[in-house]
Amino acid sequence: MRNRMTTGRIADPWGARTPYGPGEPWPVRVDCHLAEGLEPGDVDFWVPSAAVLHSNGDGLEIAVKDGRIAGVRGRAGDRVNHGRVDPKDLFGWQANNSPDRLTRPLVRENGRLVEASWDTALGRVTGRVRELLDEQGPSALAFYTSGQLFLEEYYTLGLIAHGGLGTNHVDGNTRLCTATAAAALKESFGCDGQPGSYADIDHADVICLYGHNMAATQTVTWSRILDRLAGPRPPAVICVDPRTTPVAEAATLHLANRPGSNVALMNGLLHEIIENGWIDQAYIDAHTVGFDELRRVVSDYPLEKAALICEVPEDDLRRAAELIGTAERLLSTVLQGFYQANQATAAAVQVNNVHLVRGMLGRPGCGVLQMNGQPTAQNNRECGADGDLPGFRNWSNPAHVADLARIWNIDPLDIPSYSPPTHAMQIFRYAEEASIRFLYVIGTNPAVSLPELRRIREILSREDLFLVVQDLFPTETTDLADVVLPAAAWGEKTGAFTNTDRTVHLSEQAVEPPGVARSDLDILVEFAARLGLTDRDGAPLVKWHDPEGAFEAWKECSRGRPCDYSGLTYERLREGGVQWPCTDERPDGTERLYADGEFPADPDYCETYGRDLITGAPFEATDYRALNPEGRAVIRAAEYVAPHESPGDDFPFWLTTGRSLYQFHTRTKTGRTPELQAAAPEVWAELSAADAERLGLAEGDLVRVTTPRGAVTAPLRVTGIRPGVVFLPFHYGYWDRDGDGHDRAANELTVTDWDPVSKQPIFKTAAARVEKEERP
Ligand SMILES: Nc1nc2c(c(=O)[nH]1)N[C@H]1C(S)=C(S)[C@@H](COP(=O)(O)OP(=O)(O)OC[C@H]3O[C@@H](n4cnc5c(=O)[nH]c(N)nc54)[C@H](O)[C@@H]3O)O[C@H]1N2
Ligand SMILES: Nc1nc2c(c(=O)[nH]1)N[C@H]1C(S)=C(S)[C@@H](COP(=O)(O)OP(=O)(O)OC[C@H]3O[C@@H](n4cnc5c(=O)[nH]c(N)nc54)[C@H](O)[C@@H]3O)O[C@H]1N2
Ligand SMILES: [Mo]
Repeated sequence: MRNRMTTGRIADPWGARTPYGPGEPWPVRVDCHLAEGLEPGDVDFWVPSAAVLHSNGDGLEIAVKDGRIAGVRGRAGDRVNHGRVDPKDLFGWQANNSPDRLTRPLVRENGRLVEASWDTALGRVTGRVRELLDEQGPSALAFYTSGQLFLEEYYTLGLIAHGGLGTNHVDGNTRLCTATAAAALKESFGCDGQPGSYADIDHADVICLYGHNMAATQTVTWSRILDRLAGPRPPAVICVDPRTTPVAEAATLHLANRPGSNVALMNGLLHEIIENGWIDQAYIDAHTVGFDELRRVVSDYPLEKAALICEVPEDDLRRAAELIGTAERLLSTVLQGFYQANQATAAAVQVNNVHLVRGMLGRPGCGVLQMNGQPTAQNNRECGADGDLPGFRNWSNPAHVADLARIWNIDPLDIPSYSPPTHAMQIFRYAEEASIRFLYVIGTNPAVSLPELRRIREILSREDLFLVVQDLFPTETTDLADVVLPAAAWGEKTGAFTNTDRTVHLSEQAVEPPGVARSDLDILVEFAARLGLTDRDGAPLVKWHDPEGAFEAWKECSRGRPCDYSGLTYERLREGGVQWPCTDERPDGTERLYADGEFPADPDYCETYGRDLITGAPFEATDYRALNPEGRAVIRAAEYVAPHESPGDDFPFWLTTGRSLYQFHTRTKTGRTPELQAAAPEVWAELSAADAERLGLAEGDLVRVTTPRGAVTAPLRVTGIRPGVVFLPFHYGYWDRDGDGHDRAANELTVTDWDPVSKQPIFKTAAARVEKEERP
């Protein structure tokens, strides 16, 4: 079963086709991979969990043999994957058993990190927190977290940081990842929350992927699309991406637009859709506000003009508009090619607008998936360790803050809501200016993943910044820490998490963590206890000690909010994934939101009063009430604005960055997995054949890619990428490379700039030069 099925999955990541037709159930195919020599019958026991190397939420079971993780297999009955497992998850569990896991706390002594007890390490951390609270107050303290912890951990951290310490400086790497998904959903529907369902793939007749290389980044969901394409009456697929990705290759229509031109493209499509009357006027009238403004703005984007800005053939745009405009069941997915590019939120909102003007929401096949990337990014947004308030409450609404204070049994004034929460890029700016002097980093590796790494290294190395890093492995970031705390990994701890289509899974502990490593939840609970954080009655602020206790507390916090978990229990989740909202009235969860055209956008209920899409300036409650008194969906329009940094004489190329199918981010897990590391061992640079020829370059030549911030040296791949664009994967930092040169990580090159609305950094556009480099 094992090797027969899985050895081919590096070469064929999507596995064998199981074709199906519209409206039919997606056939089951169970994938499994076990340690060398082990047969399924040899496994001691299987532990239910789900995948954590993307946001798909594929249900799987962890095989345990002699107290160690020894493989995984898909859960046939899981609503998300019907048994399939992504190659990263098939093989990636091996990283848990890696010999260089962090197993003991480390503290910095005379410039070196040395092993210490938990008591010493946590004593230093809380000691510094107390000193800074005395000297400066909570504004000295910041937390930078992840999209890879469990729900229970985020909720606990959100409570500690906002409710206990009273700092506003709390954000996650979700800012780099899905801040725009959240922002776009809030702008259009009044609140975060994914309208659609993965099952929309089973019904759609047109599927659009906007800046989303799903074939590489959500391989199981892509298999579902491939199976539709192989079956009767397949959907038309439209791919919007400057690279010829496997999605582009499979697509009916590929729009290889110029990087950073997404808003012009969307405005052109909307113009054509409205012009041809491919709209549902009754839906617009009954359920939305703002349509006239959209019509006015996009009237300035006839296809000819949009084609000119995007540098795509006008006829291709016309064909795309017709496919989208005449679709009966339209599914759209959006990801980093929109979220990390120029005008991120404005572009993502236009995708929502397509669905609103066509009345295509809440029915089978009619979904928007403003995708997540990390496995638990959704939970950070829900639980409030990322600049959102728990339960999608509205920072600017005093009644929401008071409600949260009631649940936490603290004074509303103890929750800092005097200004918007500090976004990650601003947290690093404050650390650079030394007003933030304590930074607690959990489950992220900013020394590789943030833009402009030379600057980030300088900030993280500052003498006046006390840096705590909690991770599984030594990383480029732990190298710079004052205290390193060893965490238990997936499989070594229990917790729930929620995928892109709102499916909640429970992942249970299968084995013990290595050495004295502890779960993030345990560490946070002790952190709070050592600080003596209390509620208004003097009782401990954090009232739970284990994951299930935290989950039960979170259920109460979510009750009555759009992300309502009150009907869920660990017991129920053991049976399989359930989509929120899940309440007593809806015990089986909710497959699609907004089926009735009702939105969580009422001024008293919504998560935000919205922002100006061009400047990012927040609207006041009174503005919002005037615009949208009845709480309908909001159609927001935006003009196209060119990226701040564009190619010119010295830097004639567009630099864009992204992912390999085989590696996950900074490779702390996949780089320690033999099959995956071997499949994508080194950085590379992609150029079109035309550009390679012009520069006298051939496949495999070393090239030097330079931007105003640094240079990266990489072997060349000549691909179908559009001319004028150079692509680098961002996975390759320095932890597994000898020497101290900084010329491999894509983020040496990227720019310190962000979307004005979501504050998501721009990783997809910069101006670069490409030159031949002599081999040493
Ligand atoms: N294998 C693998 N899978 C992953 C991850 C991983 O690291 N490895 N990470 C997970 C996470 S956290 C995330 S966020 C997702 C990300 O998943 P994706 O967003 O699918 O991945 P990216 O490669 O970052 O970017 C997608 C595409 O955007 C295109 N693009 C670049 N600039 C533009 C532009 O201006 N306009 C348009 N329309 N497209 C553009 C790029 O060419 C690229 O193919 O993947 C998740 N899944
Ligand atoms: N140039 C460029 N840069 C990018 C992007 C891009 O497309 N281009 N994409 C951005 C995006 S979308 C993302 S999501 C970020 C990702 O950037 P990072 O978050 O920095 O990437 P990871 O390598 O996933 O880092 C997660 C860290 O958490 C650790 N970890 C994993 N599980 C746990 C746990 O349970 N507990 C603890 N304490 N630690 C854990 C891992 O070992 C790892 O060190 O990168 C961003 N940066
Ligand atoms: Mo991400």
